[in-house]
Amino acid sequence: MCSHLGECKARQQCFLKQRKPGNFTHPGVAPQGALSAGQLEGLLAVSTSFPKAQCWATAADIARRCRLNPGDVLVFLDSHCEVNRVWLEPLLQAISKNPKMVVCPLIDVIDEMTFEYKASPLVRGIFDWNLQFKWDKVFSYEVEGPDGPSKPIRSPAMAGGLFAINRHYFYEIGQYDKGMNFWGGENVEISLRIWMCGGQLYIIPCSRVGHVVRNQIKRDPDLERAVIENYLRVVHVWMDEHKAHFFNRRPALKFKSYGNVSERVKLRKQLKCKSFQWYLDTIFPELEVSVNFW
Ligand SMILES: [Mn+2]
Repeated sequence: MCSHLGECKARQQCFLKQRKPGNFTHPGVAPQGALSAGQLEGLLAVSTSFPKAQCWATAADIARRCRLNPGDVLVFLDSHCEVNRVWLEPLLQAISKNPKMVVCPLIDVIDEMTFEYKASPLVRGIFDWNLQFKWDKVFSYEVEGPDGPSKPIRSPAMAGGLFAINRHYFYEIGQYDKGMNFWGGENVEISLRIWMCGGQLYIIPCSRVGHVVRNQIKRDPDLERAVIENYLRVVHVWMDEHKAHFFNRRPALKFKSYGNVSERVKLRKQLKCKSFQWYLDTIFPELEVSVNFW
């Protein structure tokens, strides 16, 4: 924990220095993540599958190994992440097999005070009728079979901020809704769009990325206003008649403005996306069942 900015910066510098290639304290053991400080190509440096050889590869090298061209895949990571070993390969492998597959690493927890790294259990991403994202248990059939708990987990929604997607596919399905601001709701929007418009969304348990979780987020009225508008854009573009379930819980939002969504409605038509009812029937039936409880 650091009490002021100078101390934070010093601690961060120290943290990065320890993890720089060439500065390994234990020979033969690669650190969990690394920043290369300009020694390696691009911003991204990752440990390869051969930690004993202390071999470091650029993201471009790994892309080639996974039969992808450098630049074919976009990886979004929040700024407060630390990648674990061999985190990128499983994501790229899934996308190289199916370019319409959008994949998330399993997000481990980094304590905001101590930076301690804690492994997360297998989870999938869901949301409730208030569009609040949450983690949910994985069904037993998801972890059965010869692949066991290494099998990709079908996820109704993503947490946002940590995922990999084929770049061409990202543009094809309409990137992000440019009418949204700050953060909140954009993760549900892109999740619905992926599933309803012919894509797939999976969590890849073999890929682990640590993420600093802030326990207390300072209240910000601008952010709160933006989140509500973002939610309304999701509801009005994607939820069809089921938007009633949202407004039953938030009646005050029924007549609130949410900007112009005509471009997004047009996009949904162009992509010939399926209905929200299809999404409920096929991808996330637990939401409809919960209609009177959440
Ligand atoms: Mn974050």
